[in-house]
Amino acid sequence: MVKLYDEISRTFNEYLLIPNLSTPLCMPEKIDLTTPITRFRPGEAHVRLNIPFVSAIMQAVSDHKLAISLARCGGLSFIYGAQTIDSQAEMIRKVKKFKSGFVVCDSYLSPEHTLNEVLRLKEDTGHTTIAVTSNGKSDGILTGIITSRDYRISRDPLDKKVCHIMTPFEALITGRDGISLNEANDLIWANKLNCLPIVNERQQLVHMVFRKDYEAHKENPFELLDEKKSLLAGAGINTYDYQERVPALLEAGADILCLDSSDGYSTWQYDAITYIKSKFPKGYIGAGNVVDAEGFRYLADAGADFVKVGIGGGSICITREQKGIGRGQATAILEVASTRDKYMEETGIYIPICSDGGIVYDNHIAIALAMGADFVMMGRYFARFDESPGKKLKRGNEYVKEYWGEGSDRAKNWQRYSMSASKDTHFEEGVDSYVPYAGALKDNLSVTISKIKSTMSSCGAASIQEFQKKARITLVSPMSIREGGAHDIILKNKDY
Ligand code: RVP
Repeated sequence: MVKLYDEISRTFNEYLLIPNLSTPLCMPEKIDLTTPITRFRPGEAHVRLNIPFVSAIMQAVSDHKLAISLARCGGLSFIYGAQTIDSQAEMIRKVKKFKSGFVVCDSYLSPEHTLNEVLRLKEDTGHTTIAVTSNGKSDGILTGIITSRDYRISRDPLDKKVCHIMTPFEALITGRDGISLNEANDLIWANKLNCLPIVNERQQLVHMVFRKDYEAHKENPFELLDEKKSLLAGAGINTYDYQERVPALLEAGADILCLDSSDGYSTWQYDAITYIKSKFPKGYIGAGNVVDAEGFRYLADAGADFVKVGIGGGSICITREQKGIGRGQATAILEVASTRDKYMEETGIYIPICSDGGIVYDNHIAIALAMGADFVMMGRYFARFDESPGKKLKRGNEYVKEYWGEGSDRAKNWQRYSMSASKDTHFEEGVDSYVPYAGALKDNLSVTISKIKSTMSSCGAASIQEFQKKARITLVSPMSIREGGAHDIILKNKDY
């Protein structure tokens, strides 16, 4: 007999929080947003995020650039797995090697190149500082630097050689590899430089430090760092090639892995988790996605460090339409969170849960946390920012960024969706789309964080744990949802 659930499957939009008594103890500036991301017994060490945000395992979202930016703000990216093992490992390495304020140069020419090539490279990268090396590559000997102050397009011929344009190495002030950011900035200020090349003992360029970055790279108190002061990096993996991929990612420095599948309640996930845990007992691995108690217990028993919840709620996802499977995100979180709490009572082990997909407004994040999620995973939210890999385009009067689902033809990430080895059985579960461009990650995140802290203040909570204990949530009728927005007035502008 079919099991028919009595309760309706609901979304975050159908709920509101009822305020509790606010006190000086829960003023926004006192609120602690740290949250666990790996399983633990009370008192046991575990990995924590400094803010409850992770970015989606998607080609349009989580590359090394976004990962660096998000970890600098206290969250974590799971770098997308639908790429070769080498290129994913290289992205992880870039995050782990990132040193605040030390920029890795992406523009190299040799002394024999011409002004024409200088201009072309500048056009391609958008960067005006070019390193000149013996072989025109990053591993060559640094022989000079070119900036736009070294040539005049109106006067210099396009075939003028780089060696006659550049500031030669002998005339450059450089820093030695290993120098601190403060020391580098002192050299910049003392010598009135715009850029300080940092070279190693073989005169190869290791980094550049720019005067203009000084303010942006002062210490960030929320940076998510490991014990060696490198940023934390996550990585998505699949149930097909984990035996080769996982060792390469761990070798590159990945801190937390996550099995990425649209439906994670499968023996393949169980096998992958137990294999990885037995081969790499110190490695951390999240799993999912599930939407109910049974799916959670299955992955928890397999050894998952966290469990990701959500099927079909993603903004670009059409799984529910295509396959008829899924569950309203709020209902899924409520059931899994209460199972997680029961699991903790039974076993003494706390397994964090991640609400993945379907966050539209910032208040949905607060509601997801209040309902028991330890952190949220977002795709659309991060795809809008400068740091995401999608192209920025102008459509009419608006700037947009490209955002495509992992189940779309464009992404070709069939491993996330298919349980069959045959390519002939594939069909799309995601779409290719645009999202409104929103600027820098840091600026947007700070607004979102302010809103969440303000919600928690109103609910009398100074931490996420307290928020979950105290939260009082009510269902809202379609009419009261309408009442919740501006209504029955003539709006002058809408920018909130
Ligand atoms: P959203 O934040 O609503 O854009 O959702 C992002 C989530 O959607 C991802 O973390 C993933 O779980 C899911 N996703 C990604 N691609 C697709 C698809 O093509 N169906 N779905």
